Amino acid sequence: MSEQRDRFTEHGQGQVFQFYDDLTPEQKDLLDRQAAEIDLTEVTRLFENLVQTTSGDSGNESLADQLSPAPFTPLPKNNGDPALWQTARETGEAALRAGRVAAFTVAGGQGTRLGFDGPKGTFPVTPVTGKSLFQVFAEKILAASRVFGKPIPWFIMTSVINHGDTVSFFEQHEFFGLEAERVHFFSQGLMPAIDDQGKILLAGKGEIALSPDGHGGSLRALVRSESISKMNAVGIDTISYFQVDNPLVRCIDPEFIGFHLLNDSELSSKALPKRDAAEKVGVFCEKDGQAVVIEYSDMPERLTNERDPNGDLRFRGGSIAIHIFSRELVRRLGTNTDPALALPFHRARKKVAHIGDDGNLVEPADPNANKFEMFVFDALPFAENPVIIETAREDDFSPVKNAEGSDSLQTSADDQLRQFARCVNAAGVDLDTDETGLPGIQFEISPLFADTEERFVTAWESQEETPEITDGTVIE
Ligand code: UD2
Repeated sequence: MSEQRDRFTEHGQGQVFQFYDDLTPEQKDLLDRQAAEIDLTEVTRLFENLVQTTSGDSGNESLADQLSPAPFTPLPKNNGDPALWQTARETGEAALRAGRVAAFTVAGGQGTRLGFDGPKGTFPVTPVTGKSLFQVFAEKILAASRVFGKPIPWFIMTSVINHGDTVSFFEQHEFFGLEAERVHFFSQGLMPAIDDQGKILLAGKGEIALSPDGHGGSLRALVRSESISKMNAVGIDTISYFQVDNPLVRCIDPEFIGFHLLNDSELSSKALPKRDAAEKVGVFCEKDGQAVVIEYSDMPERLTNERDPNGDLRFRGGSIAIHIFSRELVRRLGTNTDPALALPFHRARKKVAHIGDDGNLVEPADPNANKFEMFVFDALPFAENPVIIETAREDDFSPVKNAEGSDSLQTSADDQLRQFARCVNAAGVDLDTDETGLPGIQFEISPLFADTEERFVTAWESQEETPEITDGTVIE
């Protein structure tokens, strides 16, 4: 007899156990374990607040009147104060030398949009050797650990879909040179899918239809997996957060860390001036006097396209999902059970195959279910002293999201090549490029040789003999 069964029946979710008596002991055990993880009060609340009350899209015009663009600290090349950036850099470097910083990647997603059936982090992205996203990040983290003389632990959030494959990939590749005990994997939480009557759906007779709870679920997963306690135990109070899909990201950026610490901030974010109005990134706005990110799909169209007197997009601060969290903010938000003080959920309408009352699989042609996800940037209004600084696209952002077109493997490989070309030319090589900075050859620089342009120049100049750079050259 299942203890969970009564709890579900009391909450009007008895259908989850309707085939229970036909299940094998192992199947019963699995269903009981899945059921035990579900907060039924939360499910009811989400149904009432996000499904029942949203009858069709009423538009977001009222939101438009509440939003203004959030200011951000400009880069020195865009009239920012060079002395301030220098101070930030020194502050960040000191924190790295003191071992206060961990890297954190959200990697719960698969490469589905790329037509790749595996953890997205295992997708090959570099132009010559085809290093995976995970390898690129590992080498950047290792490079920074060497520069600052302190190992930088790396926390990686997976999901049930890819946890095993992710861990095996690291094992097969001997953690890409990192110390295995400093790479910490944990799986994110799951949320049940519900139909339009609020009923939890079954993916099989003994299996609840569950899906990952969004990258915002990382905050509670960091707490639940004891990652926050591990950080506390070794004196880490600063968490450098990035997504799995962006090989250009500066995983460890001293200036960014420095701005965060100088402002005693609990959450700092990087803003990138949007390429055009249609770019699919969240937007930094102010609402009720607080900084918030509004996802592109929720942004009122009128504001997305609005221009200031200079002809620039008025809401141009794009959120590219690079943040620094204080350990304390993660602990607070990840522990809180009061919905008013925790990240909100967003609803997505999806097609979810499920078991009907007759025990047969129903494969819907149209969206039939509601899934719930948290977005990590919703932490912004909860943070003390939020900081937003500008970053440069060419040195921080070129994600691999689509099989073709913008933000694809091709555009990202080209942006990596442009970065490599800038490095070698800064060292005096005189490599030919087109007017966009793209070299005519494919070559590669390992982050372990140098992870910034400045360090590349120093490393190159210290070589007794430098290689000729031709098609296929790998500098490592
Ligand atoms: C995200 C942002 C967008 C912009 C863009 C930059 C959202 C909703 N939108 O869009 O504003 O910053 O990135 O590239 O975040 N993930 C998990 N678990 C989950 C869901 C996602 O780990 O349950 C990870 C996923 O592996 C990836 C990242 O979160 O690393 C982004 O997820 P996405 O691809 O769904 O976000 P995207 O590209 O629509």
